[in-house]
Amino acid sequence: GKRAFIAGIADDNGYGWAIAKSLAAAGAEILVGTWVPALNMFETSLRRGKFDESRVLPDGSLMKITKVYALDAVFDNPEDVPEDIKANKRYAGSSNWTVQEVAECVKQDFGSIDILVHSLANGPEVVIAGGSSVSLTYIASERIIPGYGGGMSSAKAALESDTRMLAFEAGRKHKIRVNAISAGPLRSRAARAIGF
Ligand code: ZID
Repeated sequence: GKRAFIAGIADDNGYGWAIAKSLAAAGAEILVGTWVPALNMFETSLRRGKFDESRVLPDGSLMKITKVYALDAVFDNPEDVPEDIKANKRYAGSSNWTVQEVAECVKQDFGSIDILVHSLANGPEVVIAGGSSVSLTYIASERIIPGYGGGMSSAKAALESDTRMLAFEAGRKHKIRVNAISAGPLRSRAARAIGF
């Protein structure tokens, strides 16, 4: 089976969770990257069975998450992390949560992954070598969508531009597919936060 790392799951409402379920239903092993300050809450809810109802797969079994990694995709490596974040007690309880460290930990734990899903709202492009990569974008990158301001439309434009460049570069050099899907509307936390 394939092994997938989905970056950007902290509850069972977003795209990341739904994508994880589809991949699990197709037989993939699921690894998750969860924003550091949300990690405790997510793991506790998982453990207490709060997500059990939405973990049900088409065959009736429950989606299994092999491992949850703490992740803050804002920071590429430990040198990037400012002191106030290091000292923050929501971060101090976890370790190895920068992009590079998570990639190294996944490599140590599992060797490689086949599928990388970027389902972050607010995070820059995350790149781990091997297989294929999908991120979620939105048409506001090229058309005016009222309310999708504050840097979000430009972030999506940058994401799509990076996707094209990476698809070209990584495709040629490493045979890695890099794609972005323009998502439809979903009432996730991120979407509610901007009034969609
Ligand atoms: P979500 O809140 O469920 O997931 C985002 C996750 O990112 C959360 O778990 C955060 O904790 C995590 N996160 C944020 N910052 C960091 C960080 N620094 N490090 C690690 N984790 C972090 O929201 P979602 O499922 O909506 O978002 C997933 C992706 O889908 C994002 O890239 C969205 O931009 C994209 N997307 C979502 C929608 C939507 O409707 N939910 C649309 C398009 C793209 C959209 O807005 N018509 C109107 C609107 C839309 C589509 C059509």
